[in-house]
This record gives sequence, structure tokens and C-alpha cells, in this order.
Amino acid sequence: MTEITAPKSPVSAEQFADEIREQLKYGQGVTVEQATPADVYVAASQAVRRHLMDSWMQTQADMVNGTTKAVGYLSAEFLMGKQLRNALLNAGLTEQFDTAVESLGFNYQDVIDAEHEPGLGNGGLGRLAACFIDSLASLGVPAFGYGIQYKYGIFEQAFDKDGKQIEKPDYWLTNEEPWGHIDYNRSQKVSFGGEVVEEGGKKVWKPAWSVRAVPVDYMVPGYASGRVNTLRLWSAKSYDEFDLLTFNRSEYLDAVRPQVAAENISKILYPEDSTPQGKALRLEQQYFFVAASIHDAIRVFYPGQENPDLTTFPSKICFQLNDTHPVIGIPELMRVLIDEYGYDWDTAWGITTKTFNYTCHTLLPEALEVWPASLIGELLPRHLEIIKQINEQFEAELTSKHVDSDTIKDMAIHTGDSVRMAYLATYGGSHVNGVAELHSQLLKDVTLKNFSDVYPDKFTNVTNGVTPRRFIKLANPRLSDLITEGLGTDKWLSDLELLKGLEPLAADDEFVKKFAAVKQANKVDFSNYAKREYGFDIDPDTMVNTMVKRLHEYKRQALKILALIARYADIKNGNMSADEVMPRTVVFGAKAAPGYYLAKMTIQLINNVARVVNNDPDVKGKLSVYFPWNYNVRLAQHLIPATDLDEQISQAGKEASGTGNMKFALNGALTVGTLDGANVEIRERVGAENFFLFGMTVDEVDALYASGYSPAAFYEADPRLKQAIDMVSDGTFSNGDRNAFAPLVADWLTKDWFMTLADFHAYTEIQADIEALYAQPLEWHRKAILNVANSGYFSSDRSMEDYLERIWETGPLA
Ligand code: AZC
Repeated sequence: MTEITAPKSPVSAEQFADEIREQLKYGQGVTVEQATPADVYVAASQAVRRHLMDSWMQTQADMVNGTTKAVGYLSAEFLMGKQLRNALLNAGLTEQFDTAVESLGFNYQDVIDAEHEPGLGNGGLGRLAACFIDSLASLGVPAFGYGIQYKYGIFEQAFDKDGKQIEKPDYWLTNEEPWGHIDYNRSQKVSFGGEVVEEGGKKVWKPAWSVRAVPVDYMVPGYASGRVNTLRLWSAKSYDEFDLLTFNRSEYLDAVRPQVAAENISKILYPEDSTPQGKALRLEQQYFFVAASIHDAIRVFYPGQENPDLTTFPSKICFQLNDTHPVIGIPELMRVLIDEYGYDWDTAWGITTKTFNYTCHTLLPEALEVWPASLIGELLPRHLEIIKQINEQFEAELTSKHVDSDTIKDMAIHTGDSVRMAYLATYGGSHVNGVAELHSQLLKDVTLKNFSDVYPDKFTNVTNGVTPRRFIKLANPRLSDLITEGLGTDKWLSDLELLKGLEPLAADDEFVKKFAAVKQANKVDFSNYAKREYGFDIDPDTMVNTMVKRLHEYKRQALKILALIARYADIKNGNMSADEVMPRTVVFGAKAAPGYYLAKMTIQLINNVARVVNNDPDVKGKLSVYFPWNYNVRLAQHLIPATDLDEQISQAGKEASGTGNMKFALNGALTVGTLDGANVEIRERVGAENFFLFGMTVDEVDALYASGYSPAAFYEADPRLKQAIDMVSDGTFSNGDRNAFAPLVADWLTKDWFMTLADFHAYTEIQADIEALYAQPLEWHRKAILNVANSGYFSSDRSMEDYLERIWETGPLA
């Protein structure tokens, strides 16, 4: 008997249909006959929200009245993905919904498709935040996600006729958005600019302008926990009415200018992945959401109190700083405690350091934000004073610990010209963590070495994870059913280590065949989806080989495309006989930051290689390349379950963790990868024999740099590499235009910062192993099952448990 623990349905399908009908009538004022799928989507979403409402209110009440410390996850990005299916799952209404919607005369897929995905994040960091709040709710831990409700999320990507990326604004709020509840009655005032004056021996900040931060609340329902947490995203509204006098002089634009400026704060998500832009607006955004969130937490936990005892604040809530973006919260809490509530410096510092913790998500030095001190001084003059004082205290502390003066200088938070946010976070919080073991080790050994020497106890690791609800249950229903069948229970959805129980089934040919059939059916589904959405003709009987992630040099999409060109040349040159070629479909997905020239050129190259390869009769049926545009959570949910082979080929020592790697392993793809980020731990767990490892290690990379890396030498030494690069420069992929990719080629041959050329040989060598295994389907799928069975550790539930134990020191609501 299979044990089912999924949330029980609160209503029948007929009742749910009635609720949708009622919502259509009283919410939207349309009859079922008049309704469009988009209307039904809104009505059904509202109906689900109503089902979650009691749990939401109860969770908030228990949080405020109880003694369990809450978590405030401060993040500039939350890449949530579509909401309806997830909410239905957690409310126990999935089947009722499908039946109800059909009974009302609609196709449920049309209704699901009516939801526009909110793209309020760039990539890994934003998606991780979304997985984390899902897991906190599922564990029953009281938590707030705090962020920004950007009007425009990550740009929508398209390709022009030359294969170049074009960015289109993503106005995701065009249509009614039923999930966010705008709560005008709980807004916060956030101020900027002006000056600091002395009044009665006290510092008083006289800001020049303010905006109104209005919370938009999203329910975050837990799976089978009965708990619903809150994601509170702030939206900026102006306090200024437009200026009627100016308006009457017909100066219309001037009349609304202050209003527009204020509301610009939450207008756009910065479309960067790991390189910050020194933009004032970005600092405004950061301060805006962090200041509003801190005041909000005080409002929530000390309701109606004029003189709250904020020495208890760290026992009410702890704030996790998701990368450096919210770090301005440290001086802000100091300011609030000292200037608004009258605490002395030392008391305020004690409260602040107990409240904050910092997660670093990068190893690229340029991604650790550094703000010009002058900019902070202009926008937040009081904060700059506080930062200076923190820095003085810090230097004194280092001196007392006998740190030498050069090192103290290297560690400065405030250097005179600039403020280093990662250093401020490391000093101003209790814990610092990296996001995979290797990453945390490199933070200690390299990036934040001085800090770890002085404060070794602050440093810890929490390896990332992903939510199995969205990325297995919703994305891959066939595999979910097979897992439940294999384990005899569906408890794995809230205890992913149970997947271990599948291990013996890898030896059972019947089970392996079922597993293979699931993968095949998913490939057929994806092929149909790709046809419908993109017009692609993907052959589901070929190996589906996927590389999806942001386009960045360190991730080395260039390595993949060069190897692919080399394979193309091999087939063309007759170096491989037809039966030697394992038919492959390579699928890329990636957005490049709009200002990232080489990344955009790499996209253009991939598209043009795809065009040439897919139209060449010589390789037909053997090699094809597709690049579905606008990679997002929705596409991920379709593509990951259909993938046979996943690429995680960053240069060792550059990818902090990766989370795609986890999603693929959990969905039964094998990985070809380097010893980087969480790949290391995935390989350890699934077994070295079930992972295609290649390439240099961190130490080998360092040694090669130290000896003077010459990419041109690798080019000269490897004829296949040489030919592949020559084909990029000789116009093969640019209709004869030899200049089209010249900057890319020049970069490879003279700089190649991430040593693509040095790893090329190893990468092409490992392909033979991959193909030999793929030629034995049962053996391939056995290994894929072992990947699934041993990846339970990579649940974000486990990540949250690690944070609770190592950093937050709290747990589920009683
Ligand atoms: C990413 C890291 O590049 C990735 O390796 C990691 O898995 C992910 O965070 C989650 O920890 N970093 C970012 O996305 N960084 C920024 C600034 O966007």
C-alpha cells in the first residue's frame, strides 16, 4: 500500500467550481459564459487564497504571540515562478482545480497558461531565495521574505534575425495579478538625502525627500505544514501630489517629475547577474526595501508600542542578508536604535550584530559591492557617519587583537573613498556563510581571508538546495509518481533523504525500464512544447544535452560551443563514421546582462552555429542545436525533466554553488562537470562513477595562472581546437563575414580569463565516455537513478535546517 501524506483536499471539485463561479461574479463581475481563461485564472487564484487565509492569519498570530524567533530573509530578488500550481499543491486542491475548471468549460492548461511569470530576479540568487521561503513555510518556521515588487522584472529576451539578443521590458503587471495584496494601511516612510545637524547634543538627520513604501503581500504556503508565511515586497509610491501651479503653466512634465522620481525606485530590476553597476538608483532601491523592512519588523513584533524594548529584538527576528544588496540594513538598524529610540552606541551595536547574518554568493571580486562614500554621503548622510564610526571601532578592535597596520588597512570597511559592503556585513553580523563547501572554504582561504583569520568562528557553510515540490512534483509528475511507487510513500516530498530508498531499485531492470520510459515520455512532452512555443523540431529519440544558466564567461558556454563546433567538423570531415556518432540535441538557455558585450556575442555565436548545423544535411539526425529564448522558471520546469545530460562546466573556483546542477540530478540527468561549486558535493554523494568529471582543479588553475597562462599555446597544440576557433573566425557561422566574431576570438586567443582553451581537450575526451554509456540505455538509466537516489541532500529543506542550526538558532512554530 502506498502511503499518501499530501495535503487533503478541503472541498470537492463541485464545491471548488462553485467557489470559482462566485469569485467570477463577485470579484470580476463576469459570468462563466463571459469569462476568458484569464478571468478563470484570477478567480481560481482568489479562491485558493481564500482557502489559505485562515492558516495565514493563524501563522501570523502564532508568530507574534509566541516565543519562536522568526527569520527575515532580506533579498533584492525573489524569482518565484508561477504561483497557481504551487498554491494548489500546497492547499491540496490540484485535482479539484483540474476537474472544476473542465466542468466550467475550460481547458485547465489554458487557465494555467494565463499566469504571467513574475521575473523578480536574475538567476541563481533570486531563485534560491524563492526555494528558501518555500522550505521555511514547509518546515513551519515563521519567516518573512522581504524584497521589492519591481514593476519590470528581468527583461524578456528575444533574438533578432542575426541571432543577437534583444531585451524587451517585462511589464508583468499588465493584467490583474491576484496573488499580491497591496496593504496601503501598513506603509512605511523611507527618506533620503539632506543633512545631519546637531540638536541638543544629538545628531539629527534632516532628509530632503521621502517615499512611501507600500507592502504588497504574497502568501507563501508550506507543503503539508498547515503554515503560510509572508513574502512582503515593497512598492514605492510618491507622497507628492503633482504640482498644480506648474501644471497650470502647462509644464506638464515638470509637474509630475518628483512623483515619477519617487516611484522609479521600484520600477526596474537591475538586469545584472554578478557585476554591480555603480548606480545611485540601485543604492536607493537597496535602502528603500531594507529600511521599510526593519521598520515593518518593529511594527509587527511590538504592535502599538510607543517605547518598545528593542533589546529583545534579536529574540524576535533575525535578518539574513542575501548577498551584499541589503547590507545597508546594518547602519540603518544602528540609526533607528540610536536616533529614533535613544539607545547608546554599544547597546545598539550589540542588538545589531546579533540580528544580522550574511550569505555571500560569489567568488568574483568584482561582484562584492563597493559604494563610493560620496554617494552614500549624498543619499544617506547619517548612515555614512555611522559607517565611519563602525570602521573606527573595527580598527580599534583589530589593533587590540594585534593585527598589523597593513592588514588593518586592507580590511577597512570605509577606505576614505569607498565603502566595502561585504566587509561591513562580515564585521556587522554574527555569521558569514558561503553556499557550497568549496565556496565556503575559498571564502576563508582567499576572498575574506583576513576576516576569517581574526574571526574564525563567524565562518560557516550552508550548501544550497532546491525545493522538491516545484522542481520534482510540479515539474516532473511522472517521475514523482514513479518515486512514490518505488518507495511506497510520498513522504519524500517533505523528507527528501528518503530518496535513498530508490538505490536498490537501480539494480532492478523492471524499475530501470519504467524510469527510462518516464524520461522518454518527458522528452516527447518537451519536444511538443518546443514545437508549440518555439517552432523547434526536436527529435525525442536523441540524447537531450542541456546547458541552462546565465551567460557568463566563467560559466563557459564558450567551451560547450567550441566542442560542439569540433564535433560538427569531425562529422563534416568524415573523421567519424555515421555509426560512431551518437545523435545529440544540444539545448542552450541563457540571458546575458544587456551591457555585457562578450556574453551577448556568445549568444549570437550559439544562434548562428545552431542555424548552420541545423540546416546542414551532412549532420542531419546526428547533431542539432536549439536555443529557446527567454529562459525562465517555466521553461526550466519543462526542460529539466527531459534532459539526459546536464552541463556544469564552469572554471574551477568560480561558481559559488550552482543550483541547476541539483535540479538536474534530482530529475535523473547525468552531469558532465568540473570540480566547482556544489558539483563537488553532488559527485561525492552520487558516486564518482555516476558523474562525468573533467578539467582542471582549483589548484591546477592557480598553478597555470602563476606559470603564465598562454591560451594561444593551447590553440596551436590542439588541431581540433584550432579548427573550431578558425571556423568561428573564417565566417563559417557568419555568412562569410570574418569580423562578426573577431572580438570573441581575440579574447579567447589573448586573454581567456576562464581558461576555456586549457580545458578544451579534457572536455572533448570525456565525450567518448558519455557516449559509450549512453549507448547502453539500461546502464545509463541505472546511473541516473543513482543520481536521484543520492541527491536528497540537495533539498532546500535541508539547507534551511542547516541555517536554523548553524546560524539562526530557531525552529518551527510550536
Ligand atoms: C549565484 C551564484 O553565481 C551561484 O553559483 C549560486 O548557486 C547562486 O548565487 C545561489 O547561491 N550568485 C548570484 O546570482 N549573484 C548575484 C549577485 O546575482
